[in-house]
Amino acid sequence: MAMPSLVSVLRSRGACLTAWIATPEPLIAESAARAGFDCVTLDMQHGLHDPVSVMRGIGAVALAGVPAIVRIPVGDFAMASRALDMGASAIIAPMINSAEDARAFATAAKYPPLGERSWGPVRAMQLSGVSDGAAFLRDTNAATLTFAMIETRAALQALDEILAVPGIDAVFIGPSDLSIALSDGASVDPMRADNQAAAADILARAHAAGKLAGIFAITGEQARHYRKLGYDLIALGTDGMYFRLGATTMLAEAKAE
Ligand code: 3PY
Ligand code: MG
Repeated sequence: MAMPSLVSVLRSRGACLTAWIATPEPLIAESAARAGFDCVTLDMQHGLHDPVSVMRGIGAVALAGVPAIVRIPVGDFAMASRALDMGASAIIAPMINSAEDARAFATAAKYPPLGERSWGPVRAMQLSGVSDGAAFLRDTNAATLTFAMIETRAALQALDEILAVPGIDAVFIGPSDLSIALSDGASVDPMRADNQAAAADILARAHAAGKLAGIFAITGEQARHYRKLGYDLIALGTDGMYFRLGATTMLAEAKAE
């Protein structure tokens, strides 16, 4: 089965809910894909994924019929190209703080004229069921999405320039880091009022610029709130949370009198 692209899933379903997988094991990513998430993100920044587990994880997710997203480590734009070659449908790049950062990201992730991505998408072509290189080259810049993470004061100040960079398709808010930045290190609280106001402003400016917007939610309730606000991509919790919540819920049921 050919893997659908995130672009096509967004087009058919509207907002997408992505699983967020830190454990470098393809079975975990595949289980999340089969649990009903619209897409699955493999996290190389704070998660434990490395290039080999990303390669295996993308395959497992794709073969379950779900698009895979990769969050790369800070500044590792070479990994953006590699993850796309491995079949990632979108890349989330953390800590994009300037137009220069955004251009470096787009350069690695997009073929000319938008960037300078180098040719070699053997696995991506296999997974997307495209055997004609010319067709892949023609379609892939539009079919693979770049999310620039906005999570610092510098990024907020440079937001309009970041949004104006050709080849940047979307922003993705890191609400924990943003709350740490806005409180000058005093707290990590995504739901604090100033943080939510900043997030709403980022969402509105991204949409006004014709770009998509995503955000990370720690609970289902937060994710529903963000869905109603109009975010395009909402990350819901992490694999560690899914496991803990499932286990504690089942144990409480088992021990109930
Ligand atoms: C943040 O909230 O800072 C994130 O990066 C979400 O993963
Ligand atoms: Mg962050």
